[in-house]
Amino acid sequence: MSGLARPTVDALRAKILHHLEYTLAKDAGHSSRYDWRMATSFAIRDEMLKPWFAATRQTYDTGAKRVYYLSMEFLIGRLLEDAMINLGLHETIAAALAAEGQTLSDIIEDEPDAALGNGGLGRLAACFLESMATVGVPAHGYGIRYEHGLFRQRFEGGQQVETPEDWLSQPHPWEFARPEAAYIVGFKGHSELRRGKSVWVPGETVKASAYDTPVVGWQGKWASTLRLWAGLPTTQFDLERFNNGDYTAAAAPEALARTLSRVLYPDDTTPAGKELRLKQEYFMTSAALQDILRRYQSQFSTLADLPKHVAIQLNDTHPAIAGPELMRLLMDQHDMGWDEAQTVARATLGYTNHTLLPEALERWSTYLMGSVLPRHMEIIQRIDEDHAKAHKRPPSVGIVQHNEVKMGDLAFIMSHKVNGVSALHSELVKETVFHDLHKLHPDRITNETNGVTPRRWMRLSNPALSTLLDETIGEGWTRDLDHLKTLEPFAQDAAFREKFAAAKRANKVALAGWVQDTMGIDINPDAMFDIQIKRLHEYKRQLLNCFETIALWHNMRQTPDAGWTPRVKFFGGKSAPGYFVAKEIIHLINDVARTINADPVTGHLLKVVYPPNYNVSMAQRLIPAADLSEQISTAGKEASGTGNMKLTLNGALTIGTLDGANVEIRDLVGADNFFLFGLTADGVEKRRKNINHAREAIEDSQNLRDVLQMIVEGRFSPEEPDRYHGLVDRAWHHDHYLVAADFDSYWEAQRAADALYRTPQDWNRKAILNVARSGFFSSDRTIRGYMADIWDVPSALKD
Ligand code: NBG
Repeated sequence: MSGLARPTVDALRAKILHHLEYTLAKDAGHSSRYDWRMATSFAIRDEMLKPWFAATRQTYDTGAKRVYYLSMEFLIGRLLEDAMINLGLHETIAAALAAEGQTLSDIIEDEPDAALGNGGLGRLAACFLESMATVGVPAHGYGIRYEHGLFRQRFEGGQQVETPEDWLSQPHPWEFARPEAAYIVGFKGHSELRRGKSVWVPGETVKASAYDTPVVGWQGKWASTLRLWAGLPTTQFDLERFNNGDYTAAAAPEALARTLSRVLYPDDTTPAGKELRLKQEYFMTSAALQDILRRYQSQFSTLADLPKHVAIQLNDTHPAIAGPELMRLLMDQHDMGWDEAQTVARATLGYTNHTLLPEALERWSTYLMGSVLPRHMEIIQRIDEDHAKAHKRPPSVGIVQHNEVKMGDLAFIMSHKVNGVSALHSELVKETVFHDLHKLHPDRITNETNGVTPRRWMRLSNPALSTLLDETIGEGWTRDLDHLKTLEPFAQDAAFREKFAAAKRANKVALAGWVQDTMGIDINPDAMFDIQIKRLHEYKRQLLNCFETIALWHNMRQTPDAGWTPRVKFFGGKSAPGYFVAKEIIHLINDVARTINADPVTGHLLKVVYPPNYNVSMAQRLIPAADLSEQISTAGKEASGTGNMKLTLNGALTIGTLDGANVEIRDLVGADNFFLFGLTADGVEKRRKNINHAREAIEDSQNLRDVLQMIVEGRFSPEEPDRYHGLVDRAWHHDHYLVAADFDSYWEAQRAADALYRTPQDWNRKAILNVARSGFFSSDRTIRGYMADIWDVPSALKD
């Protein structure tokens, strides 16, 4: 496939007007911003079809091996600008719209942010789809078309309040309904023997119906497909009941089926919501596997050859039921024998682990699994018995234990490769969760360090820096991020440093304007912008940052003329609705912000900004304006992090622990260009053995004692002085994430950052080196790793 012929301004303008008139039935003179956005999206979508069709055709014609990425989350965000940029149409569209008196940026802002994910795991899946489309992998992403994505966050009196997200309340212009691609998915019932064969007789059924969204890669050379499933009833509408006036009963089957694709499970760490969540996971996985087998059989005849032509990747354990489900389909519907089905399934499946947190490792009670998926429960038990027979297992190994099905062990045993998402995490996976399984299968665990797409996370979100890079080293970096290496000598060039600083400053001015407009807070663009954006979780330690903010304020008040570096502390992130402690931390940060922002003594030195409803679009706004990137999790807890990579790429310096991909970031950018602090993963384990670790650390730190004292006195909550007594008590006695133990070291690293910031040429030199040395963190590199180590798939593109 070759690149695209790009349409002219006039041609695109005519396309937009055509869609306005014939697709939306609107007159240009009476069209709203929404109408213009829809018409523009349809015009761009038309341009996506050429590469999409061509990629599909080439894949069929060559019989190329296909990759299927199964994920409960795809945090895709807005699509219009992304598509325009990848198709090279940004300027053309801007001009076409200007000719109609429309402003492109307003139209871009009108698009809802599709939040079909919680955080890093879902955003990674979205970056992967784009990278597969850029690198040239014949790929489908499979997920659920949630009617309500991740909840919207508001603050009321500083507390998080959740409201439903409704991205589908308007038509979604990027998707194509595919009612012809529909599959029946069963639940419950029982399994019975018929002529020596097990047959599942489900007690409930729903229909999974497909919606496809094309994803084009850089310069439109290839495209992948995101196929999302919606739940529909399998029974026809009950007219008799309706006519008898029983409207609720008549609508019941539809309501039940739609429940499956109604809401994204709003938590990325704890398994709850139990039955519905298990049903959602099975719904997506079963529909995807039926679709994969149907497509395979339309092209190839021997199912035994499946792994030669198909690679299926499981994004965490959420789709881990794929092992038994693929075996069930092969055996019960396609007459394959047990051993062969198991061999074929294992050779086809790969599993990515994204967390070591014990509360996030999925387990289902055998009772629930047996009642929702009785046939699968049988299969799981036999897989487990086979594994026990084939290997001398220690007693701790086993998929089914203590009346629970351990989905991680199931995914491990049913996959030919298991990968972690950063070098450190993959080693910890071997040493901890899969310690025993790793001993039995020493070649199975591998590492694929995460990455991010430079198209969205640089070219789209940071045009100022992108243009400067184009002018300085050419635009090759967009496709080959390693090309950033050629920027390195410019770190020594004073004239370049000036331009680099000017680009950063322009981004900060833009962010300051937005903060003023949306929150009414006045911030100084020459202050250091210090940014922590991610889900709210104790292990990510927003609390540590909050404590340091209080200590800094306290010190500034005591000696306002001591030459402090002015700072703006940004926080962004949502807490799971039922996560009490995280919500308390949000409340505290907002109370602290309210107090500090009202202080006339420190007003020119310190501000705290926590914009509500952090999402992909907000990340695109904040990241290009960051000076300092907060990556301060308790070592050993953050599997990788990907925000850390985005911030580095955009020229922020990191203050961080040796956790997740921070380790690799620091190795690559150089220890001198990174503010390291805190205990190592080993150190954390050792320190925890001392049950008095928190008390001792607090007693040794005047700063931290002052902070806790101020909070306890109600300094930030005068209307309710004891509001945070529980939180302070936990800091003294139940500090599981070692906030106290790391506090002083964090404080020191922050002061080193302050000092460096006061010497702009040094700061900028280091920031430039961070950009120049972050080419490794492209998701294109990650995808190439999966292709070589796990999928055995070559690129379909020639160059
Ligand atoms: C998250 C990790 C992050 C990691 C992303 C993507 C889950 C279960 N895990 O550290 O916490 O960057 O996955 O791999 O959401």
